[in-house]
Amino acid sequence: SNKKILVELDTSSGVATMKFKSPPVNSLSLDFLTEFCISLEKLENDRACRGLIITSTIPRVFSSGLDIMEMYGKSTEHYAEFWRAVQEMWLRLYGSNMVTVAAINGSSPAGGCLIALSCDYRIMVENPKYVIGLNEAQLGIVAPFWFKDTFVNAVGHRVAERSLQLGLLHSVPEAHQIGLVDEVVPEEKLQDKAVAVVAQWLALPDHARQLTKSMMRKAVLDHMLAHREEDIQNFVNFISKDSIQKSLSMYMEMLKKKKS
Ligand code: CO8
Repeated sequence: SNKKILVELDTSSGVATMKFKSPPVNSLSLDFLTEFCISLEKLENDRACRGLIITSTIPRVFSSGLDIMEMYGKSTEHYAEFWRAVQEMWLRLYGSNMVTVAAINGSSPAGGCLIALSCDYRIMVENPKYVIGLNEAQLGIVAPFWFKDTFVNAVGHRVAERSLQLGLLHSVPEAHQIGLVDEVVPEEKLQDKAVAVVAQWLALPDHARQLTKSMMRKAVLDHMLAHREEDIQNFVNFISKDSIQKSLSMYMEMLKKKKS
């Protein structure tokens, strides 16, 4: 099949696993985001599913973040549709009633990091090549306020401020040290660890855990919902600027050159 995300539900444990499978680097295109949202909605509405593990089938990469090609040389209508899909993904994942664990088995810049930050718990594979962070500033763009809020909720204001201003991509030990990831494991232990963590969180009464999660996240979710249309307009105006288009084009060139 040409699916970009594999979904498997273990009915005995009530835990689903989503595996990103969109070569070369699981970038978040409009098609990817649409499929992601539909899969999330299905699982959310499935009473047999109470937990979700998110991981990648692509070696070395969890997700490379938003697909830069969706933000380059397109119409304003396209930018608006794309941004609404990014918002939708975050609203569903950050607001999910399921226990969500990111099993991060590769690099996870920008939008990839946002997916991880939107889960309840982050486990990353120890590998000197992997990096994670909100590196938007390095691309000459600015992380939206709700990316920032999600980051602050995970690591605190000071750590988030420094990391965002510098557009840092953190090594795995560094990400662990600042609390961006909760736990670091060797590759072969990742799956078992993720299953164990979901089981631990699912051992609590669902209603108490869900209401607590909502209490912790509601202000940030409500704030985005209240400014959703404005946020789309901001994105469209910002991304349409010649100077921003130029920054993105230079960044894409840099990505390609780095290879040769
Ligand atoms: N979008 C589109 N194409 C991408 C992306 C991406 N995000 N990332 C990589 N690619 C492409 C590369 O250009 C390359 O293409 P080609 O084969 O044609 O040269 C191909 O994918 C493979 O990439 P690499 O060779 O670099 O693969 P590696 O395995 O060496 O590295 C990495 C993988 C680490 C993921 C690396 O590709 C990387 O660092 N990518 C850039 C990631 C990044 O900076 N993403 C930020 C996207 S912006 C975002 O998510 C939030 C924006 C918020 C918007 C706010 C505006 C207001």
